[in-house]
Amino acid sequence: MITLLDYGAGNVRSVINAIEKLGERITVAKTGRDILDAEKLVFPGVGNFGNMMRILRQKQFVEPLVDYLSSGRPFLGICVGMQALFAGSDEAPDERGLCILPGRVKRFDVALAVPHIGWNGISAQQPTDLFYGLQGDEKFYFVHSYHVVADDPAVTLTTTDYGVPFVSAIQKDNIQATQFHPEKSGASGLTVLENFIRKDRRLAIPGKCPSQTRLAKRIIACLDVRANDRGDLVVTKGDQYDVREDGNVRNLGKPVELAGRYFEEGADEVTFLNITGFRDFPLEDMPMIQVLKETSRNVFVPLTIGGGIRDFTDKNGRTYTALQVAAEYFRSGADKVSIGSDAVDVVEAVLKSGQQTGKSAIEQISHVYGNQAVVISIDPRRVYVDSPDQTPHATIETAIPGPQGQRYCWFQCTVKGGREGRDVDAVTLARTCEQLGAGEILLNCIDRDGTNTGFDIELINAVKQAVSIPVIASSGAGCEAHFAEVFEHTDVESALAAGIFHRREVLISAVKAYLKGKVEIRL
Ligand code: 1PR
Repeated sequence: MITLLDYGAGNVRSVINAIEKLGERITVAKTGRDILDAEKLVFPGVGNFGNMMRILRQKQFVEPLVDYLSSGRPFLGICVGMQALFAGSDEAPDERGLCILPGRVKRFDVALAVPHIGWNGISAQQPTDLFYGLQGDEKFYFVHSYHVVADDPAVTLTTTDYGVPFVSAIQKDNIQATQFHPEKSGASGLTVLENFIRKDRRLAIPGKCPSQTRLAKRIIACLDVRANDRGDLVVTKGDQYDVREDGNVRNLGKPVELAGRYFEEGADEVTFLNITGFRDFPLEDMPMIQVLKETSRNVFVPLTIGGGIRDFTDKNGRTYTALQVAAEYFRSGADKVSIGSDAVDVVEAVLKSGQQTGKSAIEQISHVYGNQAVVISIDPRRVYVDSPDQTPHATIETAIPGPQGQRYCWFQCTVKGGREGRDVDAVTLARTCEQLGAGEILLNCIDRDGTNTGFDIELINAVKQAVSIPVIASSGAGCEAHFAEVFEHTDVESALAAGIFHRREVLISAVKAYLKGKVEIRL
């Protein structure tokens, strides 16, 4: 029996699902006594270090946890659950950690996008039972802005490189912990969890660990979901956001089934966009939450969900905050939430007042769940001008002239699935959202969506150069070569596609086979 320490601030459902999938029973610790009585304890930490330590103290979990750690019984910390073992973190300098191991947690100070999001390798430094059955060249899913700096090198189990080498797993006696998420790392991650559960494996150092690891470019499958005219929840796909064909909503499959297929085919991440979320409030749209719950039972890669994340007052006058909506999504198995229309509203308000209120969905969700949990989905469309002085917006000189031969354009943000254009450009939006606390940009493009003509490289470069958080290129992929092109001509960390995957025109495995040897990918 595994005991899970859940302090209530993130997606622990995935850990529960992964452990149950491996045939083990799991119980959630509700009291300090439950922690003390555990046979094997798993502590997945998510979000902000300070928030985690505060809740652990409020719940009076700190003392039992420290006692458990010195009991000699097996312990597996995950992500912030590993960071908690050290003295403290730059993320919350006033909060004391558990002080089990000497060292601190520091923010990445590298010339790369932060958070470090995606699949990276490990380089094992000592024998362990945790990696039994692995070759050593597998990749695992990371998502964090802070990393452990251990004072005692003997506790380092693995290192990973991201601008600098950092400690990506530790091991000391009964204590094992990983900065990466085994529960989100596909088959390799499940192997790590199984080794922890069984605890009968022999110690070894996997033979094929690289001396230097590399972050893989991610290939993401996106499922636009909505109810069709008969009320069935379907995966649909638009042409430049128009999802109707002969008057009917296109139906390309069932959300849970398709997500499962993409996991099997090697997707590095799966994104669900509830594309009518702007008018149907998600907490009344339970099927979408059900989709997430069912998907996360069998899909062990990160899941993002977007659509309708905003404050909302229902017909009975009851008010829900965006944070509550996000919380429900996280509880149901989401790792990240994606905010579209609401981000445009917030940025407009910030630009107008010159002030951040601290109350926006972006600020509140990132404060509780961490920046890495907040993705901004941008739906821009080109607006052509003859010269940059015709608009106050960030323009580019374009190689794709407008209908009247215009050589400049800006990228207008839209809301409500492209139905309404706003007076803010994608570059300003992305930059402002980063300041507000967003951890990643999902950059769609209405002009390219569903066209199969390739990604809009100009748009992507304009936005990518304006931010220091990771960017997902989206819209327009029509063949394997388009993925190589976007990685060659831009610095994006990942590329997303929908139509070609849904229609099986190109399989995710084929994209990866094509990219192999050209860019770093997870095979
Ligand atoms: O505004 O917070 O409620 O979120 C709504 C979300 O739904 C937004 O993220 C918005 O992008 C999305 N959305 C709304 N309407 C549509 C539509 O298509 N009518 N889909 C829509 C946006 C774009 C991508 C698509 C890529 C790749 N979809 O999801 O998957 O363009 O497609 P391709 O590879 O086939 O070219 P809120």
